[in-house]
Amino acid sequence: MIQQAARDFAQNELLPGVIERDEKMQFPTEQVRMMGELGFMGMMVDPQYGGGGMDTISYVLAMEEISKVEASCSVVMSVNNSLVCWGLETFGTEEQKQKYLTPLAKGEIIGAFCLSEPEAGSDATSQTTTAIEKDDHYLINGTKNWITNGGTASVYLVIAQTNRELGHRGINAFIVEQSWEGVTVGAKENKLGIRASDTHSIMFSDVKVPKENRIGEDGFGFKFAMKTLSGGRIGIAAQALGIASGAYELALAYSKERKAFGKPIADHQAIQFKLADMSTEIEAARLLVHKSAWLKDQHKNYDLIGSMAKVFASETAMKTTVEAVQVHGGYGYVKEYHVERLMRDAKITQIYEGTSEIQRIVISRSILR
Ligand code: COS
Repeated sequence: MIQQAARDFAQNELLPGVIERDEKMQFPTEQVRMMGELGFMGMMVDPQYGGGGMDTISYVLAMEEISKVEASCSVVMSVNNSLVCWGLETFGTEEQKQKYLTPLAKGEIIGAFCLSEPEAGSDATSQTTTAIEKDDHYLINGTKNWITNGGTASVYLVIAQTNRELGHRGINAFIVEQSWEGVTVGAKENKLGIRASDTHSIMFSDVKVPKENRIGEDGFGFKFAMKTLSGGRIGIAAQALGIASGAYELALAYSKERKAFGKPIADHQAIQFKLADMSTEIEAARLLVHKSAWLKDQHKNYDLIGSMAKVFASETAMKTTVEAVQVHGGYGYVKEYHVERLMRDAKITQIYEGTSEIQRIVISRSILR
Protein backbone atom coordinates (compact mmCIF):
# COMPACT_ATOMS: atom_id res chain seq x y z
CA MET A 1 0.00 0.00 0.00
CA ILE A 2 2.86 2.37 0.85
CA GLN A 3 4.59 1.57 -2.41
CA GLN A 4 1.36 2.16 -4.34
CA ALA A 5 0.68 5.44 -2.52
CA ALA A 6 4.20 6.69 -3.34
CA ARG A 7 3.85 5.53 -6.97
CA ASP A 8 0.50 7.30 -7.39
CA PHE A 9 1.87 10.48 -5.80
CA ALA A 10 4.93 10.43 -8.07
CA GLN A 11 2.94 9.80 -11.25
CA ASN A 12 0.09 12.21 -10.50
CA GLU A 13 1.80 15.04 -8.64
CA LEU A 14 5.48 14.97 -9.58
CA LEU A 15 5.57 13.91 -13.23
CA PRO A 16 3.53 16.80 -14.71
CA GLY A 17 5.96 19.61 -13.74
CA VAL A 18 9.23 17.76 -13.28
CA ILE A 19 10.96 18.93 -16.48
CA GLU A 20 10.09 22.58 -15.87
CA ARG A 21 11.24 22.53 -12.24
CA ASP A 22 14.55 20.98 -13.30
CA GLU A 23 15.08 23.58 -16.01
CA LYS A 24 14.17 26.54 -13.81
CA MET A 25 15.87 25.18 -10.66
CA GLN A 26 12.50 25.62 -8.98
CA PHE A 27 12.12 24.03 -5.55
CA PRO A 28 9.08 21.69 -5.40
CA THR A 29 7.43 23.64 -2.57
CA GLU A 30 3.88 22.44 -3.10
CA GLN A 31 4.98 18.84 -3.74
CA VAL A 32 7.06 18.77 -0.53
CA ARG A 33 4.06 20.14 1.39
CA MET A 34 1.98 17.27 -0.01
CA MET A 35 4.69 14.77 0.97
CA GLY A 36 4.32 16.07 4.52
CA GLU A 37 0.56 15.55 4.42
CA LEU A 38 1.01 12.04 3.06
CA GLY A 39 3.40 11.20 5.88
CA PHE A 40 6.52 10.88 3.72
CA MET A 41 8.61 13.43 5.63
CA GLY A 42 8.87 11.55 8.92
CA MET A 43 8.00 8.01 7.93
CA MET A 44 9.95 6.14 10.61
CA VAL A 45 9.37 8.57 13.47
CA ASP A 46 7.28 7.41 16.43
CA PRO A 47 3.67 8.67 16.06
CA GLN A 48 4.00 10.39 19.47
CA TYR A 49 6.37 12.82 17.71
CA GLY A 50 4.20 13.26 14.64
CA GLY A 51 5.74 10.49 12.52
CA GLY A 52 4.34 7.55 10.58
CA GLY A 53 5.76 4.83 12.85
CA MET A 54 6.81 2.79 9.81
CA ASP A 55 9.84 0.62 9.21
CA THR A 56 12.87 1.23 7.02
CA ILE A 57 11.60 -1.20 4.37
CA SER A 58 8.52 1.00 3.89
CA TYR A 59 10.78 4.03 3.67
CA VAL A 60 13.02 2.58 0.94
CA LEU A 61 9.98 1.42 -1.06
CA ALA A 62 8.60 4.97 -1.01
CA MET A 63 12.04 6.46 -1.77
CA GLU A 64 12.41 4.20 -4.83
CA GLU A 65 9.03 5.18 -6.28
CA ILE A 66 9.49 8.92 -5.74
CA SER A 67 13.06 8.82 -7.08
CA LYS A 68 11.89 7.12 -10.29
CA VAL A 69 10.23 10.40 -11.16
CA GLU A 70 11.88 13.27 -9.27
CA ALA A 71 15.15 12.79 -7.43
CA SER A 72 15.09 16.50 -6.52
CA CYS A 73 12.05 15.71 -4.39
CA SER A 74 13.32 12.45 -2.94
CA VAL A 75 16.54 14.07 -1.70
CA VAL A 76 14.47 16.49 0.38
CA MET A 77 12.63 13.49 1.79
CA SER A 78 15.82 11.52 2.37
CA VAL A 79 17.64 14.28 4.26
CA ASN A 80 14.59 15.05 6.39
CA ASN A 81 13.88 11.40 7.24
CA SER A 82 17.26 9.69 7.46
CA LEU A 83 19.51 12.44 8.72
CA VAL A 84 17.47 15.05 10.54
CA CYS A 85 14.51 13.13 12.00
CA TRP A 86 16.45 9.95 12.72
CA GLY A 87 19.32 11.86 14.30
CA LEU A 88 16.99 13.81 16.58
CA GLU A 89 14.79 10.87 17.50
CA THR A 90 17.75 8.62 18.30
CA PHE A 91 20.01 11.08 20.12
CA GLY A 92 17.88 14.12 21.00
CA THR A 93 16.51 15.06 24.42
CA GLU A 94 12.79 14.94 25.11
CA GLU A 95 12.62 18.76 24.83
CA GLN A 96 14.47 18.70 21.49
CA LYS A 97 12.06 16.06 20.19
CA GLN A 98 9.00 18.03 21.28
CA LYS A 99 10.26 21.31 19.91
CA TYR A 100 11.99 20.27 16.69
CA LEU A 101 11.32 16.64 15.76
CA THR A 102 7.54 16.90 15.86
CA PRO A 103 7.11 19.69 13.26
CA LEU A 104 9.90 18.12 11.15
CA ALA A 105 8.26 14.68 11.14
CA LYS A 106 4.91 16.20 10.18
CA GLY A 107 6.58 18.04 7.32
CA GLU A 108 5.50 21.41 8.73
CA ILE A 109 9.14 22.50 8.57
CA ILE A 110 12.17 21.06 6.77
CA GLY A 111 15.58 20.24 8.18
CA ALA A 112 19.13 20.20 6.81
CA PHE A 113 22.35 18.47 7.84
CA CYS A 114 25.45 20.69 7.89
CA LEU A 115 28.64 18.62 7.92
CA SER A 116 30.50 19.37 4.65
CA GLU A 117 32.75 22.39 4.46
CA PRO A 118 34.69 23.99 1.61
CA GLU A 119 37.76 21.98 2.74
CA ALA A 120 36.12 19.02 4.51
CA GLY A 121 33.79 16.61 2.72
CA SER A 122 35.15 13.07 2.79
CA ASP A 123 37.73 14.01 5.42
CA ALA A 124 34.97 14.80 7.87
CA THR A 125 37.14 15.05 11.00
CA SER A 126 38.85 18.18 9.58
CA GLN A 127 36.09 20.55 10.66
CA THR A 128 37.07 24.23 10.67
CA THR A 129 33.68 25.50 11.87
CA THR A 130 34.10 26.20 15.57
CA ALA A 131 31.65 26.07 18.47
CA ILE A 132 33.19 27.78 21.47
CA GLU A 133 31.63 27.28 24.88
CA LYS A 134 30.62 30.51 26.69
CA ASP A 135 28.52 30.47 29.89
CA ASP A 136 25.10 29.05 28.94
CA HIS A 137 25.69 28.89 25.18
CA TYR A 138 28.10 28.11 22.33
CA LEU A 139 29.25 30.59 19.70
CA ILE A 140 29.38 29.06 16.23
CA ASN A 141 31.60 30.45 13.45
CA GLY A 142 32.34 28.98 10.04
CA THR A 143 31.00 28.02 6.63
CA LYS A 144 29.21 24.86 5.50
CA ASN A 145 29.00 23.88 1.83
CA TRP A 146 26.66 21.92 -0.45
CA ILE A 147 23.85 21.94 2.09
CA THR A 148 20.74 20.21 0.73
CA ASN A 149 17.58 22.12 1.78
CA GLY A 150 19.95 24.96 2.71
CA GLY A 151 17.56 27.77 1.80
CA THR A 152 14.26 26.12 2.72
CA ALA A 153 15.20 24.47 6.00
CA SER A 154 14.11 26.11 9.25
CA VAL A 155 16.37 23.86 11.30
CA TYR A 156 19.99 22.90 10.70
CA LEU A 157 21.92 20.14 12.44
CA VAL A 158 25.40 21.67 12.51
CA ILE A 159 28.65 19.80 13.17
CA ALA A 160 31.44 21.96 14.63
CA GLN A 161 34.76 21.70 16.43
CA THR A 162 34.71 22.69 20.11
CA ASN A 163 38.12 21.42 21.22
CA ARG A 164 40.67 20.97 18.45
CA GLU A 165 43.20 19.24 20.72
CA LEU A 166 40.77 16.38 21.17
CA GLY A 167 40.46 15.80 17.39
CA HIS A 168 37.21 14.07 16.43
CA ARG A 169 36.38 13.64 20.12
CA GLY A 170 36.23 17.45 20.40
CA ILE A 171 33.48 17.78 17.77
CA ASN A 172 29.86 18.59 18.69
CA ALA A 173 26.50 18.61 16.90
CA PHE A 174 23.95 21.40 17.42
CA ILE A 175 20.42 22.29 16.46
CA VAL A 176 20.51 25.78 14.92
CA GLU A 177 17.51 27.70 13.62
CA GLN A 178 17.86 29.48 10.30
CA SER A 179 16.21 32.60 11.69
CA TRP A 180 18.87 33.14 14.37
CA GLU A 181 21.15 36.14 14.23
CA GLY A 182 24.43 35.49 12.43
CA VAL A 183 23.09 32.77 10.10
CA THR A 184 23.44 33.69 6.40
CA VAL A 185 22.26 31.56 3.49
CA GLY A 186 24.62 31.78 0.51
CA ALA A 187 23.64 31.71 -3.17
CA LYS A 188 21.79 28.68 -4.55
CA GLU A 189 24.11 26.31 -6.41
CA ASN A 190 23.51 25.87 -10.15
CA LYS A 191 23.94 22.11 -10.42
CA LEU A 192 24.31 19.41 -13.09
CA GLY A 193 21.46 17.33 -11.63
CA ILE A 194 18.82 17.35 -8.88
CA ARG A 195 18.48 20.95 -10.02
CA ALA A 196 15.12 21.60 -8.37
CA SER A 197 16.59 20.76 -4.98
CA ASP A 198 17.86 23.60 -2.92
CA THR A 199 21.63 23.51 -2.31
CA HIS A 200 23.44 26.38 -0.58
CA SER A 201 26.45 27.27 1.45
CA ILE A 202 25.54 28.47 4.96
CA MET A 203 27.62 30.96 6.91
CA PHE A 204 27.63 31.14 10.71
CA SER A 205 28.99 34.30 12.29
CA ASP A 206 28.96 34.44 16.10
CA VAL A 207 25.73 32.45 16.18
CA LYS A 208 24.64 32.05 19.80
CA VAL A 209 23.35 28.51 20.36
CA PRO A 210 21.88 27.65 23.78
CA LYS A 211 23.55 24.68 25.47
CA GLU A 212 20.29 22.74 25.48
CA ASN A 213 20.57 22.63 21.66
CA ARG A 214 23.71 20.48 21.72
CA ILE A 215 22.94 16.90 20.65
CA GLY A 216 24.30 14.27 23.03
CA GLU A 217 27.24 14.49 25.42
CA ASP A 218 30.11 16.92 24.91
CA GLY A 219 32.32 15.51 22.11
CA PHE A 220 29.64 13.23 20.63
CA GLY A 221 29.30 15.23 17.38
CA PHE A 222 31.53 13.15 15.10
CA LYS A 223 29.98 9.85 16.19
CA PHE A 224 26.58 11.48 15.77
CA ALA A 225 27.48 12.41 12.18
CA MET A 226 28.89 8.97 11.37
CA LYS A 227 25.96 7.04 12.83
CA THR A 228 23.44 9.31 11.14
CA LEU A 229 25.19 9.10 7.77
CA SER A 230 25.24 5.29 8.01
CA GLY A 231 21.45 5.30 7.87
CA GLY A 232 21.43 8.17 5.37
CA ARG A 233 23.32 5.95 2.96
CA ILE A 234 20.41 3.49 2.89
CA GLY A 235 18.13 6.35 1.85
CA ILE A 236 20.49 7.52 -0.90
CA ALA A 237 20.97 3.92 -2.05
CA ALA A 238 17.18 3.71 -2.39
CA GLN A 239 17.22 6.98 -4.30
CA ALA A 240 19.87 5.64 -6.69
CA LEU A 241 17.84 2.45 -7.11
CA GLY A 242 14.79 4.55 -8.01
CA ILE A 243 16.71 6.62 -10.56
CA ALA A 244 18.01 3.39 -12.14
CA SER A 245 14.64 1.64 -12.19
CA GLY A 246 12.89 4.76 -13.50
CA ALA A 247 15.34 4.97 -16.42
CA TYR A 248 15.10 1.24 -17.07
CA GLU A 249 11.28 1.31 -17.20
CA LEU A 250 11.39 4.18 -19.71
CA ALA A 251 13.99 2.38 -21.84
CA LEU A 252 12.00 -0.86 -21.78
CA ALA A 253 8.78 0.85 -22.89
CA TYR A 254 10.56 2.86 -25.58
CA SER A 255 12.33 -0.21 -26.97
CA LYS A 256 8.96 -1.83 -27.69
CA GLU A 257 7.65 1.25 -29.52
CA ARG A 258 10.60 2.45 -31.54
CA LYS A 259 11.15 0.62 -34.80
CA ALA A 260 14.44 0.22 -36.69
CA PHE A 261 15.27 -2.10 -39.57
CA GLY A 262 11.60 -3.07 -39.82
CA LYS A 263 10.99 -4.18 -36.23
CA PRO A 264 10.85 -2.81 -32.67
CA ILE A 265 14.37 -2.20 -31.38
CA ALA A 266 13.52 -4.57 -28.48
CA ASP A 267 13.72 -7.37 -31.08
CA HIS A 268 17.39 -6.57 -31.70
CA GLN A 269 19.83 -8.44 -29.55
CA ALA A 270 21.99 -5.33 -28.96
CA ILE A 271 19.05 -3.74 -27.11
CA GLN A 272 17.93 -6.99 -25.46
CA PHE A 273 21.35 -7.42 -23.85
CA LYS A 274 21.30 -3.86 -22.53
CA LEU A 275 17.88 -4.48 -20.97
CA ALA A 276 19.10 -7.78 -19.52
CA ASP A 277 22.09 -6.14 -17.86
CA MET A 278 20.06 -3.19 -16.59
CA SER A 279 17.36 -5.35 -15.02
CA THR A 280 19.90 -7.76 -13.47
CA GLU A 281 21.93 -4.99 -11.85
CA ILE A 282 18.80 -3.20 -10.62
CA GLU A 283 17.54 -6.41 -9.01
CA ALA A 284 20.90 -6.90 -7.27
CA ALA A 285 20.87 -3.28 -6.09
CA ARG A 286 17.32 -3.69 -4.80
CA LEU A 287 18.29 -6.77 -2.79
CA LEU A 288 21.17 -4.86 -1.16
CA VAL A 289 18.96 -1.86 -0.40
CA HIS A 290 16.26 -4.07 1.12
CA LYS A 291 18.79 -6.09 3.10
CA SER A 292 20.33 -2.96 4.61
CA ALA A 293 16.86 -1.62 5.50
CA TRP A 294 15.90 -4.98 7.00
CA LEU A 295 19.09 -5.09 9.10
CA LYS A 296 18.29 -1.61 10.43
CA ASP A 297 14.76 -2.71 11.30
CA GLN A 298 16.18 -5.77 13.11
CA HIS A 299 18.51 -3.49 15.14
CA LYS A 300 21.52 -5.28 13.64
CA ASN A 301 24.63 -3.51 12.38
CA TYR A 302 23.96 -2.11 8.91
CA ASP A 303 27.14 -0.05 8.30
CA LEU A 304 28.74 -2.60 5.95
CA ILE A 305 25.68 -3.61 3.93
CA GLY A 306 24.48 0.01 3.84
CA SER A 307 27.76 1.08 2.25
CA MET A 308 27.60 -1.86 -0.17
CA ALA A 309 24.05 -0.85 -1.09
CA LYS A 310 25.06 2.78 -1.59
CA VAL A 311 28.09 2.12 -3.80
CA PHE A 312 26.40 -0.59 -5.84
CA ALA A 313 23.08 1.20 -6.31
CA SER A 314 24.71 4.52 -7.22
CA GLU A 315 27.03 2.92 -9.75
CA THR A 316 24.07 0.98 -11.13
CA ALA A 317 22.15 4.25 -11.43
CA MET A 318 24.98 5.84 -13.40
CA LYS A 319 25.44 2.86 -15.76
CA THR A 320 21.71 2.28 -16.24
CA THR A 321 20.88 5.89 -17.01
CA VAL A 322 23.72 6.16 -19.55
CA GLU A 323 22.39 3.02 -21.25
CA ALA A 324 18.80 4.28 -21.08
CA VAL A 325 19.87 7.39 -22.99
CA GLN A 326 21.63 5.14 -25.51
CA VAL A 327 18.49 3.00 -26.00
CA HIS A 328 16.53 6.21 -26.69
CA GLY A 329 19.12 7.39 -29.24
CA GLY A 330 18.63 11.04 -30.24
CA TYR A 331 15.40 11.25 -28.24
CA GLY A 332 17.33 10.33 -25.13
CA TYR A 333 19.39 13.47 -25.53
CA VAL A 334 16.40 15.83 -25.37
CA LYS A 335 14.50 16.78 -22.27
CA GLU A 336 10.98 15.51 -23.03
CA TYR A 337 12.03 11.87 -22.67
CA HIS A 338 13.21 12.22 -19.05
CA VAL A 339 16.22 9.90 -19.32
CA GLU A 340 18.77 12.70 -19.80
CA ARG A 341 17.57 14.23 -16.49
CA LEU A 342 17.79 10.87 -14.73
CA MET A 343 21.36 10.52 -16.07
CA ARG A 344 22.30 13.93 -14.66
CA ASP A 345 20.54 13.14 -11.37
CA ALA A 346 22.31 9.78 -11.05
CA LYS A 347 25.75 11.37 -10.78
CA ILE A 348 25.18 12.96 -7.40
CA THR A 349 24.40 9.59 -5.80
CA GLN A 350 28.07 8.63 -6.32
CA ILE A 351 29.13 11.80 -4.51
CA TYR A 352 26.89 12.82 -1.62
CA GLU A 353 26.48 11.19 1.80
CA GLY A 354 29.86 9.56 1.26
CA THR A 355 31.44 9.21 -2.19
CA SER A 356 31.83 5.79 -3.83
CA GLU A 357 35.47 5.93 -2.70
CA ILE A 358 34.44 6.51 0.94
CA GLN A 359 32.01 3.58 0.74
CA ARG A 360 34.89 1.39 -0.46
CA ILE A 361 36.96 2.55 2.53
CA VAL A 362 34.13 1.63 4.90
CA ILE A 363 33.62 -1.75 3.19
CA SER A 364 37.30 -2.71 3.03
CA ARG A 365 37.95 -1.66 6.63
CA SER A 366 35.01 -3.74 7.74
CA ILE A 367 36.03 -6.90 5.88
CA LEU A 368 39.69 -6.60 6.86
CA ARG A 369 39.03 -5.84 10.52
N1 COS B 1 29.40 4.70 13.49
C1 COS B 1 29.91 5.08 14.69
N2 COS B 1 31.16 5.53 14.88
C2 COS B 1 31.94 5.61 13.78
C3 COS B 1 31.49 5.24 12.50
C4 COS B 1 30.16 4.76 12.37
N3 COS B 1 29.65 4.38 11.20
N4 COS B 1 32.50 5.43 11.61
C5 COS B 1 33.56 5.91 12.31
N5 COS B 1 33.20 6.02 13.62
C6 COS B 1 34.03 6.48 14.74
C7 COS B 1 35.25 5.60 14.94
O1 COS B 1 34.95 4.48 15.74
C8 COS B 1 36.22 6.54 15.59
O2 COS B 1 35.93 6.67 16.96
P1 COS B 1 37.01 6.19 18.09
O3 COS B 1 38.27 6.92 17.81
O4 COS B 1 36.35 6.59 19.38
O5 COS B 1 37.14 4.71 17.93
C9 COS B 1 35.87 7.88 14.96
O6 COS B 1 34.54 7.76 14.45
C10 COS B 1 36.81 8.28 13.85
O7 COS B 1 36.82 7.23 12.92
P2 COS B 1 38.05 6.94 11.96
O8 COS B 1 39.33 6.96 12.74
O9 COS B 1 37.72 5.74 11.16
O10 COS B 1 38.02 8.29 11.09
P3 COS B 1 38.64 8.62 9.70
O11 COS B 1 39.08 10.02 9.76
O12 COS B 1 39.58 7.57 9.26
O13 COS B 1 37.34 8.63 8.73
C11 COS B 1 35.57 7.85 7.37
C12 COS B 1 36.46 7.61 8.58
C13 COS B 1 36.39 8.09 6.10
C14 COS B 1 34.76 6.59 7.20
C15 COS B 1 34.66 9.07 7.68
O14 COS B 1 35.40 10.25 7.79
C16 COS B 1 33.58 9.27 6.65
O15 COS B 1 32.57 8.55 6.64
N6 COS B 1 33.74 10.27 5.78
C17 COS B 1 32.73 10.63 4.82
C18 COS B 1 31.83 11.64 5.39
C19 COS B 1 30.71 11.92 4.46
O16 COS B 1 29.87 11.09 4.21
N7 COS B 1 30.69 13.16 3.91
C20 COS B 1 29.65 13.59 3.07
C21 COS B 1 28.96 14.67 3.79
S1 COS B 1 27.27 14.46 3.89
S2 COS B 1 26.61 15.00 2.13
